Amino acid sequence: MSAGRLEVGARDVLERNRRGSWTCPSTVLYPHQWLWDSCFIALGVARYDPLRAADEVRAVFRGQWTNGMLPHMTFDENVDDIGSRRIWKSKTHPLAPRGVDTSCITQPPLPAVAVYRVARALPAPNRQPFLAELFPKLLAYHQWLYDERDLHDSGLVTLIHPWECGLDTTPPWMQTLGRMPLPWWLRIAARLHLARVVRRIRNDTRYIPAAERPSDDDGLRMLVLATRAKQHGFQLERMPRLTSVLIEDLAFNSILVAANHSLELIARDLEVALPSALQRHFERTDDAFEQLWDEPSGQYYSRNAITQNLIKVPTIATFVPLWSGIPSRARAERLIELLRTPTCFWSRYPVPSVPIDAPEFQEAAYWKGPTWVNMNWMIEEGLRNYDHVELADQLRMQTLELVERAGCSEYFSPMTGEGYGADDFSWTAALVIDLLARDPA
Ligand code: 2M8
Repeated sequence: MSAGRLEVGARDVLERNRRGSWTCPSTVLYPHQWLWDSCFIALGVARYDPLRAADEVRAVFRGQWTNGMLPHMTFDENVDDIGSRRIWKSKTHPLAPRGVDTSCITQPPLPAVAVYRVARALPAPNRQPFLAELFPKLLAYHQWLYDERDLHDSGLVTLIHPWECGLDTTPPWMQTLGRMPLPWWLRIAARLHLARVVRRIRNDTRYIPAAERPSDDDGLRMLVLATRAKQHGFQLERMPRLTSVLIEDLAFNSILVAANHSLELIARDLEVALPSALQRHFERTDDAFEQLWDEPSGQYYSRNAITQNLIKVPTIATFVPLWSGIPSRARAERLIELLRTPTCFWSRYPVPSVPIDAPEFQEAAYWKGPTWVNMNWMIEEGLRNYDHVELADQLRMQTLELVERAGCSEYFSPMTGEGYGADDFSWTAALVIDLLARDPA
């Protein structure tokens, strides 16, 4: 297939998934708006329709809470999907917006990156007004992340649910969740009563083979965790340490570093100063990565915010710091060495979300093994940050080849390239457009 046909196909997916000003990830499986999906989508759309891309990012802020929180989902009122909306009941929360239903947790903080990059693609007269419009909202979001989620000023934001990390079923989260104490009565109640609820909420397995989706057990525990968080108003400071799963997530915090940097660039373009307290938080975040580095294995890991132990289960998240320019050159070289190891991360269709030689690896299981285009996109840029241009080009070509062969699937087998999950998935389409537009060195 030619690059032209690939691009036409990808644009067509984005057109079909378009819902007015925003784009859903998949009409069948994900008919609402998701936070980081819309940011990735905007980055691709900006390549051919910057004004539409600006609207996509704007729409993310429809759901912003009065305390600055950006929810991971904003529901489409025209979609009858009562199940998942019922978990949140956002309108019963005093800080939630009145006009739309949202979830009550966040997702990887990509908006500042999307705003900055989309602004650069806009016609000159639209640029400053767009930045000026969204800057206070971004500021409020970053402020919320630090005020509400970095209670001890460690510099690292704590997540209260795996849905916040975006790599939902990634082994570090699922292992920690698996150890979450469930009282015996809840265990039985969960099995007896919630199973029905889980089945209603997860209409996913009606469309996608169960082996490609979160297991019932993972799904049930994630639901129980959301219910618990709800009892505590989704507020970290109120969550009991014993029955919660609290993680300083590596990918999320790495993305935060890049987003903080974008916010600085936006402030510079607007010729305004960032609040000095916020600036100090940014510096602490940069420094905190030292604590997520494990010298013997040469990798970064997430940290359990309760025990303060690193969760030393290798995943693709270890490479996200490359995207944000966090590691020193020496550490980056160690990471890239690991990345290019064929028995581990450099499979036939890299990059698997879990190394193929790890006991946790499952070829088709969602975030437990498959290759995802959004992760490849970040790693590709990360390799360029550290001047590994050839490897970046190779990853770019192999990612495009994957999508040429299997279509705009949600995720792919890292061994055979077979497409899994939802078909016609928006961020796959959008990021393919961005990769095609990138000038290979
Ligand atoms: C997946 O997450 C949702 C819950 O938020 C789900 O499993 O139903 C993840 O892949 C997440 O990263 C993504 O944003 C979302 C929509 O594509 O789907």
